[in-house]
Amino acid sequence: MKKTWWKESVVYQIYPRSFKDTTGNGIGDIYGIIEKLDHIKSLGVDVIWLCPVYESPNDDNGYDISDYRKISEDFGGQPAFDQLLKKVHEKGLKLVMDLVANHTSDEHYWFTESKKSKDNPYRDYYIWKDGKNGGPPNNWESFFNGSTWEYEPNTQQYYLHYFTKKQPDLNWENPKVRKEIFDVLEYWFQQGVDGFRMDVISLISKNLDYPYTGFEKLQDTIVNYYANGPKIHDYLHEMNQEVLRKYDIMTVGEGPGIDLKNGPLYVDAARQELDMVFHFDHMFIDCGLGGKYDPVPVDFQTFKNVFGQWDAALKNGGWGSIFLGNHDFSRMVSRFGNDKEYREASAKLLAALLFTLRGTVYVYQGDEIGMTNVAYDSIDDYNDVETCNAWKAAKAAGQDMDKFLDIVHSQSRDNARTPMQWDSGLYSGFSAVKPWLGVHPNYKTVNVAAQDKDADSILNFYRDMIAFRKEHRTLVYGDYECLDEGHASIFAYRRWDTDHEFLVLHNFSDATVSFSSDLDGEAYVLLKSNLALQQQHQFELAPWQTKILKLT
Ligand code: ISL
Repeated sequence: MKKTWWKESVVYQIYPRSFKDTTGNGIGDIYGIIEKLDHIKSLGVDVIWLCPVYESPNDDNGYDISDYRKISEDFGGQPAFDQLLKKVHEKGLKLVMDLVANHTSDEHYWFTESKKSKDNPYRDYYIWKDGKNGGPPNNWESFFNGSTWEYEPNTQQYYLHYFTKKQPDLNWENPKVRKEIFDVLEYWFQQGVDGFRMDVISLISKNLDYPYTGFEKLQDTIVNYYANGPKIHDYLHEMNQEVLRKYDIMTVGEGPGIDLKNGPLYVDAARQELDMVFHFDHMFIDCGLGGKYDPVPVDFQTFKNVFGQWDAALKNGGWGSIFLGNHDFSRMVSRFGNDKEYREASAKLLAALLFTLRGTVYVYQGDEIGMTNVAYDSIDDYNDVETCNAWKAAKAAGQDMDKFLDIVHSQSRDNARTPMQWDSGLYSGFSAVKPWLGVHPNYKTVNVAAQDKDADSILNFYRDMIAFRKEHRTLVYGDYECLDEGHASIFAYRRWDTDHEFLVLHNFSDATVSFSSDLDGEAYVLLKSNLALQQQHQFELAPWQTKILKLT
């Protein structure tokens, strides 16, 4: 397996609106990121991935871009970005940006032109269709509720939008569109950017028949009709040949519908498309029949299997992305750990899981201090368009709205978007004024300043674990095998290469559990949080404890 810097990297994801406000408008900005670079560097990470910072009307907080070449003035504009890129590089870090190229904002110049007339030169930049039987061209539903089609009275046609109506989908069939996007990539690479995370890249090639869907679950329609369209791999290969291969950069494609079968096609190095993908097999694990806002408990066996299946799928020619949270999902400690009495222990366990699996590890801001889900009193306190639309739909369907508020508490994307908790001061040190989204009330105890001073904190555990992974490349590249797959609360696996072998045990439960392994070799326990030398391969794990043992 070829070794490269991005395989060995730990990536730190920043949601700029929620990171640090320096201008006193309640919204995080790029100068705030610059101010906090020492924090990021202190973790030992290698790469920063910035969620979109371009000009945007913010219907979906930056995932609706109105100018791909302009840094939003809210975030400090181009001068702030120039400074950030320079400082990031001075610190030996790299900077990855977000490419949102499945759709633009409806306020992008291409779209304002496109909707003017059927013969406008930009008309074919988007997907326009005549209606059927007095309604939209088909019965497709958008990710954020309602039809994927919006009627535009001026030219009396509908345009396609998989997300909100302010996010019209680009027409990748049009070579001019592809050229525009490749030029955007070129523009940022020329400035020295080190890579891109590509938003919903699995959706760019459309199913040109636009068939009616008979599926009840939106997720099934997405997988069967929206994702992995017929030309997806042609487009990505073209992008690679036209732009990506010329630079020493990293790419990670995000996308619904990426599964064990098609995932390797995106990332097999021989195919020259992308370096990595984010799949959602573990992230949609708690979605019930009605989707994310119809949650079911996480099935632990399925959770464990996802990691093994993906490791096996990518080990011959691809590379994985290891993550447990991002700006679109609830906090990882609230979903997969116990954010009440075992918040600290379970946040550490999840970190230990991240840093002992094969793949490039992604850490989402705030997870390094164990930030948890929030529970605002009222829907009016929520900002996220997905949450607000799901609320409206539930109300229209006559659901019990008290119960639905509980669901919002556990599922809303705003759980991951509450302001970063820097210290115990006003507004958690995020801003001098009331932030755009409410600060989590636990900020007085859960914050960077407090954990920085505490050697046993989650924050210092992240630093230790990242250093540990750096010292032991076996954890990056080594083989993976799950042990005792059916165990009800232990996630146990081996990692090994020709030099070393590790045994990793995680207790995903509130009880003390013993585990026996017949692995040979003298095992010794690593990491401060663990207890004594183990005897006879009989291990006892405290609630939410991890033990990492170096066998050879
Ligand atoms: O957020 C989700 C589940 O709650 C996903 O279905 C998500 O919408 C999907 O993975 C695409 O996400 C990306 O594109 C969206 C944007 O809203 C997300 O923030 C982004 O990560 C549209 O650009």
